Amino acid sequence: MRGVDTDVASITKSFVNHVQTSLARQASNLDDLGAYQAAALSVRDNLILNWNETQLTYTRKAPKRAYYLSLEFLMGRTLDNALLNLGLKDQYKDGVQKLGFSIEDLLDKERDAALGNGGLGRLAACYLDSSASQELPVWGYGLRYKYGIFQQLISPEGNQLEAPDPWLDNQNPWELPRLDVSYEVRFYGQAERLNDGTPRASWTGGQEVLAVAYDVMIPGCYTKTTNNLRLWESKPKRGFDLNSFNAGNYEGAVESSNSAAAITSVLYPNDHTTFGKELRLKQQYFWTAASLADILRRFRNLGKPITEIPDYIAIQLNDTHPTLAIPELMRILIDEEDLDWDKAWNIVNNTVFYTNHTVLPEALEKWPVPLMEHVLPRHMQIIYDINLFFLQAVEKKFPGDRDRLGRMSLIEEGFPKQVRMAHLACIGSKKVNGVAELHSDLVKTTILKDFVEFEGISKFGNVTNGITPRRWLDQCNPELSDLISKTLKVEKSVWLKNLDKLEEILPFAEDARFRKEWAAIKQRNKERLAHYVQTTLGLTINTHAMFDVQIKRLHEYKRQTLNILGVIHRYLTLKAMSPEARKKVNHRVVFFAGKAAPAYYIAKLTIRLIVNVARILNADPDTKEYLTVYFLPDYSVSVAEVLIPASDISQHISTAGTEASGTSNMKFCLNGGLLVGTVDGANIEIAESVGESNVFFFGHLTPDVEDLRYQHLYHPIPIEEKCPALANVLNKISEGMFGDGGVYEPLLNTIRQIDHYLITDDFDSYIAALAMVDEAYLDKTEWIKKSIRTVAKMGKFSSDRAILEYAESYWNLEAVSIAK
Ligand code: 26Q
Repeated sequence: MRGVDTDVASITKSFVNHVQTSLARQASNLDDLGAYQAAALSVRDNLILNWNETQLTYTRKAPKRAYYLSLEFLMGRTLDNALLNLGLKDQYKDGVQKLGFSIEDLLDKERDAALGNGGLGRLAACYLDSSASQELPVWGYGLRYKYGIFQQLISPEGNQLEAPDPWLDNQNPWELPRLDVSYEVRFYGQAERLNDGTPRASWTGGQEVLAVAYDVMIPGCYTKTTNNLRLWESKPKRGFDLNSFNAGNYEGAVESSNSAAAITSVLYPNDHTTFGKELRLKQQYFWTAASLADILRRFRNLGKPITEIPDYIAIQLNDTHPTLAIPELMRILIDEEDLDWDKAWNIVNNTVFYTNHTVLPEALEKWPVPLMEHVLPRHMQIIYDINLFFLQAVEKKFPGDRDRLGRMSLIEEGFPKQVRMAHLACIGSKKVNGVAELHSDLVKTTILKDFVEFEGISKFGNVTNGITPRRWLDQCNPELSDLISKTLKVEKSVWLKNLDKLEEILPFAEDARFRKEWAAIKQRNKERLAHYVQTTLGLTINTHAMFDVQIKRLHEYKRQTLNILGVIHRYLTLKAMSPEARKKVNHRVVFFAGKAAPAYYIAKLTIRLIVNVARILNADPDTKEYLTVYFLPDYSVSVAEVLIPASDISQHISTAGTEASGTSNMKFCLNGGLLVGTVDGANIEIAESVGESNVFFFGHLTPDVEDLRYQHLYHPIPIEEKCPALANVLNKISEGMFGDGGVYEPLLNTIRQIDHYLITDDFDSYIAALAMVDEAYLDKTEWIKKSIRTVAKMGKFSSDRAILEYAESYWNLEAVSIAK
């Protein structure tokens, strides 16, 4: 196959061609948006050829493939990433410049693809990048939401408002509609067992919806391998037959929320909470059913016996959201392929893998049995059968242990009964893993403890998360990436795919010239962020201050409150100082960004407090030189790409044992920012890698958390006694220092009363850790050395390492190289 010519002359020609033919516009009268589209279409031509060749090779070689099922893919922008991965950035820069455009302006016209809430969705995107870069035959499967995560607006009072994200309004050049690839997916109806001596049943009636495929090309870094992300869109089935409705379901089926198109209309904006919404359940089934049908169609084309499915297919469940893949595969094998139960269960058990991303009880997915029976009657039968066989086996191993049976059952007793999806995912999978060492240990010793005792420890593992260094270093911090390449005298195509090579910059920490360049790059990244804030918010930032950043979803367990209360404490301390004494204090700029789930009242109140603290502090002539606060609205992947390279320190301060891993902690450290954190999630492994002297740890440890919570409930100590500094801060808020104090009472009361997330226990050590940061920052030379040493030791946190662990230790997958 002939490739696309990639010299500058050919690029400008292709660009102009796309302007005239694909866009039907004049090159002489083109705005930046049109130019972005033309550039994107021209780059896409390269991707399509590589994609075709990759898929052809997979078909011809028939390797084992892995499928990553995720309800979220937080991709961000594509053009810059595609240019860098293809090695065409310089040529396109020249090409568009010759036509009178700046590449930076064009890149800025692209809208983020924001089909995710946060960490879990961005992890899926990093894993796709790494799979392609490591030439692994991996496809992603997800949903093509018409509206991604909501746009966040902040009202003048500081309230979060949500607006829809119509990201598809300007045509999306990165997707290929596959109107010929579609499947029918059934909901509701009746399931009747055949009772013919087989476990088979027939499932008929109800609503049938069409799933249509849209393909997104995923280019690897400096390789031809271009994998696929297949996103499903729901459509009504044509020739819709009202008679097929079960009379009892008629009303339910014609409600607007149940209409076919509604299924993929919007991403649910909640993370870490589950509530049994029927439409969410329909999303989950629609997506798993379409994906499995597609995966099995591809398998059937191989002409292999059905029992060989595990030799050709590995299915990775990104959290419990796709757990219905387990009963759905059983349904297909039993009802359609006529397999007996044990054979079918054996296939499922050797094909499916489950990654857990949380141990917070409120985040563990459960679905009411009556809802499941209504929407998916056949699957509910299968789940009951799985449960029956499973509990019989448990009873055999632990005779008479009824408590254990109750704890392990797939069905939680109550009104209504609920299906425990993590239990189903666990027993249906070949392996189960957590996402950082501490978290994987907690999975094994808390939520799945009984399952470890029953199935043996070897089923349970850990794959510490990773991040792609292409986006999170080369793309977002090109100057640092260039400096590293120049210093190591190693091509980016080598070290960006073998991140352990970073260690070779370690000796340069002692090189004053190198340090100077390093510091100058950090400074320019701070100016770039200041410029972003100036143009978007009209605010001027002091770029000579220390930049302190906390950016993540708003959640009580992530403790943005601890941070803002710490800021107020610093402010009160500054106010109490003489002007002379103040002059010795580090200037600090504190940045916050992040979205709150629309119904999460306390999280929204935290945003309101941050915005109002910022309003008061940034206007106070006594202190504004020393301490300012910014809440940047509408946090996104693209905003992260500007914030992360600019940080001196970042905060990852969850209550110990609550943050499964965290991945932004890795992004900051890879960009030479230091970390203030609790002994939680991947913070621990980062500290192990970069050395404890390069991170600022504080707070109680995981084993203490339960005891402290018990103490809060049964032996509470008045806050004035336990933590006077904090009590003073809370009082100032109540007294109205940041506007109507009464507004914040519900938030303050979470701390004064139950304090489930241990703010009162960790406040003093948090303040002490920040004092250590101030102290360390005074010695600029040593600070830069810490920054360099940190980056040098971050190799482990490449998502290439993580995805290769999945490929080798879980999926048994081999790389496939695509002929040049
Ligand atoms: C479930 C049911 C119904 C509605 C929504 C949900 C739902 C949606 C998203 C539940 C959870 C999520 C997202 C979870 C998440 O992002 N977890 C994070 O995953 C990261 C990648 O492993 C970790 O680094 C973070 O520690 C973890 O919080």
